[in-house]
Amino acid sequence: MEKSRDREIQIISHFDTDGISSAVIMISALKKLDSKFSLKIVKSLDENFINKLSKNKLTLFLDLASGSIEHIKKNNFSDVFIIDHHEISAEDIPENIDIVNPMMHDKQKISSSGLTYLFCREISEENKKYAKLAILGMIGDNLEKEISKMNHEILEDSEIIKKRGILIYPSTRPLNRVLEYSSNPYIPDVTGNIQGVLEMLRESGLAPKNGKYKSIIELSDDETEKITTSILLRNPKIKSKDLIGDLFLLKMFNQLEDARDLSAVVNACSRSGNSEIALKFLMEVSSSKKLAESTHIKYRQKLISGLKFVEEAEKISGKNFVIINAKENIPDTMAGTIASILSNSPNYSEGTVIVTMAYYENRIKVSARNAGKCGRNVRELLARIIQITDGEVGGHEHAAGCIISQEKENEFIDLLKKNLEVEVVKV
Ligand SMILES: [Mn+2]
Repeated sequence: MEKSRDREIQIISHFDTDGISSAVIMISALKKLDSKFSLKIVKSLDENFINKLSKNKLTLFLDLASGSIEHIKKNNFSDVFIIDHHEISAEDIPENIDIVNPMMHDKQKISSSGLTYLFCREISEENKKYAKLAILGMIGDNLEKEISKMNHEILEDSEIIKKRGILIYPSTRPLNRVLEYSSNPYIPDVTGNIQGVLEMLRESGLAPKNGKYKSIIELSDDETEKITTSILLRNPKIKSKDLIGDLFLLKMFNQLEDARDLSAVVNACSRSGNSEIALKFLMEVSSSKKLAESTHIKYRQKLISGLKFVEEAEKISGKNFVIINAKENIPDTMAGTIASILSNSPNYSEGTVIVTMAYYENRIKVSARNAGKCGRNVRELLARIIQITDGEVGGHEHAAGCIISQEKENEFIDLLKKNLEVEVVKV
């Protein structure tokens, strides 16, 4: 902070819930110090973007940049500060770069917003009121299953309510709507199917009161159990330990909200290219609330219709694999999400490789997943093919993606099929 006195700070943050929560905590703290700053929210950090940044300002990266140290090194930045929790790519870190990252010492699982919060709490006790955003970032990054020591401390600073319940969000809204839009978990004959929703609720013994169904947080233990059973019957692949867990409730715009839902709103805004709405939403700027929520609804509807399209689409399938070439029928930003949802659907047995393809500009976004998180290494599989077709690959063993040019569409599918048809013998 000494370094920041009277200097303009340029902040670059990631566009997901954790990144945007980090940004809101930081800029709120800086505003109180009367610091001059600018903020850019990005989907990813590429070399070109780093090269174009101003070099004289104090540069602060949030929730990214640990993997881009080499690119940062090449530019002569006067001062760089990184608050992040991703793997660090460089061995030696030059003097002009300061890094706050648990990967450098105890590898504690904490979100970037948690780190940003702890940093800002050091500046002023007043910043304690942003603890809820640090927890929101933690949930956005799926770190709530095992709450680390640091996160536990942050949770205590916050006024968040923790409650056991069914992990379908928003847990604060009437169940009929919530079930209709449930994509995670995906419930066959219920997701996207109002009749199916009502049937399931009836079967679970739930009736509307004054025309309104209860929300998940209002259910009795008995009702929770009945609904859980109905869901598991429809999708036996869901594990009950993944269906019941801790719900985190926090106040936003003076209303109690489900953290997972807030995170979904932020991600929907960002993925549809509106991260500035997401930012204002988490800053609780009242004009942004409606806009953020309608963006989320549109995104969810698109996702549900994308899922329906994919369910009915013609598929290329073989033993242990299915390829769905959705072409221009699903947005490229949803190809990965849809593949993930399918990988949890009861229609595919464990170890099935699911590949979705969606057009964008003159390219194709390819996403590959393993049903049940077991089976072949899909990253390796895609990497092998794009050696021939050209393209870029990313991801890991059970969830990977690549981008290829549309000219290579048929060649890619042929190669993919050939590779998938070869049995993998495990030694
Ligand atoms: Mn993060």
